[in-house]
Amino acid sequence: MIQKILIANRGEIALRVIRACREMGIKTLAVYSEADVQSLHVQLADEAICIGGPRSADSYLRADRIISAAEIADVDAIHPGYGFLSENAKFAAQCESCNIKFVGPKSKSIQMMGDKSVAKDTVRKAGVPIVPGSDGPVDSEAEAVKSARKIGYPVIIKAVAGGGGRGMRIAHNDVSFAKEYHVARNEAEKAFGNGAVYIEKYIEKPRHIEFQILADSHGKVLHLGERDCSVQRRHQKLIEESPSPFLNADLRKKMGKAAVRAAEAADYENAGTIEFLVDAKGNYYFIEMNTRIQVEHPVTEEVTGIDLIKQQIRVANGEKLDFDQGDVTWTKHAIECRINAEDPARNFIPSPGTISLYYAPGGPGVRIDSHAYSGYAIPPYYDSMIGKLICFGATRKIALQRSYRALSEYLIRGIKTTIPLHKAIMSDPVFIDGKATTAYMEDFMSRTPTDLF
Ligand code: MV4
Repeated sequence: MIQKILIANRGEIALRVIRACREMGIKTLAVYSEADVQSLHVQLADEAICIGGPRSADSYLRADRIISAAEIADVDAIHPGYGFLSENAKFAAQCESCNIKFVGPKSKSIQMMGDKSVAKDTVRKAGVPIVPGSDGPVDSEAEAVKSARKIGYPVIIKAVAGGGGRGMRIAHNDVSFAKEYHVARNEAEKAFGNGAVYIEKYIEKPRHIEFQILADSHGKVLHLGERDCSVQRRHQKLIEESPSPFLNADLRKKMGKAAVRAAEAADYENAGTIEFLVDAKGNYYFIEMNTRIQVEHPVTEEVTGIDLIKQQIRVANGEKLDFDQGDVTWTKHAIECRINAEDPARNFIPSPGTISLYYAPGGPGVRIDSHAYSGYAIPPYYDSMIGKLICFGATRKIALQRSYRALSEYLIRGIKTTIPLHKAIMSDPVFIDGKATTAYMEDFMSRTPTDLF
């Protein structure tokens, strides 16, 4: 039985895991960097151990120090949250070999889905639609050009070790392809230490729709419906919602079944996400699997009433999921706005500093997952997300109205945030109509005066 968990993360997700543990009667150990002494996760955990300097590479990415802390404090399990070591197969394997439960999938599944080319091949064999593309990595320019011509321009070049949009290049003809192919390889080598790339048909203005998966160690794999994450900027999601305003019941059912098949093909266990691109005609294509809990998981929690973090811990403990696919219902609509310490009027430049005043909204249908408080100094070393506002209700319209109302109540002084931007989006006819694709943010910013923010 899991009695004590180390949370190998910081910020709001560390709080989220601590809260789940508290309710389950599980003790918590926080780890923190020298920059996070004043962070709430350190205050709220039962115990806390400092694991190094401010930079992630000196603390939250130090697998050796985290495992040492786990052994010193005698924890049974490590929850990695998202980012940092959450999709590091080697770290998951180290936990496994140290007899510490990794609250996540088996290291083998992380490894398999971490290679985006292997992932595609694996799910394709299970009958899941994938974007037409090269048959695995393309290792020479000659082979790559041949493949690009066969697929037909425009094509997109992606790093095998990439994901989340990092290291992708688009080409419209042979000439630009030759150049972008080498740029992509060099970038991939530098960023991931692996220069391998593959090619896909470029889908223009797709929607990004992902399915939440939950699987236990006894072979039961369920999906908890979708999240539409089309509102993104430079591959950073800004708004996520469920259900997707684009899907009908028929498409949802088909995609949900495909998502379950994809997870089964990865021999998956714990919480994960199957990402699809969906074109204007409703064709859907698997692009990658995220083998972690995601930032936007509360959207699914509010719509289904299922606590994903508690389920992750139960599954890691070897327990069976005590419900079936037919028991999962979607009775509400939820919208999440990411509150970032950034200035939308100045190209989203990070705005670290001290929050002089913090007042969070409340009332019906409002959930805030945040580690911010009045007087908190946001360190410059980590990502700029300081909170998530999740608003929900019986209909999309109510969720939208509630989001606008809650954003209007939210007070954060001393730094710039994305709150005014979200207010503008919640009152934008294109978003209100449910018409946002992945091209939305660029269009919205080009037609919106920045003095609104
Ligand atoms: C694509 C694509 C168009 N065609 N693949 C970006 C994130 C990564 N997971 C995959 N991404 C894309 N892959 C093909 N074949 C367009 C994107 C893409 C995108 C996808 C989801 C959300 C926002 C996006 C913004 C730009 C490009």
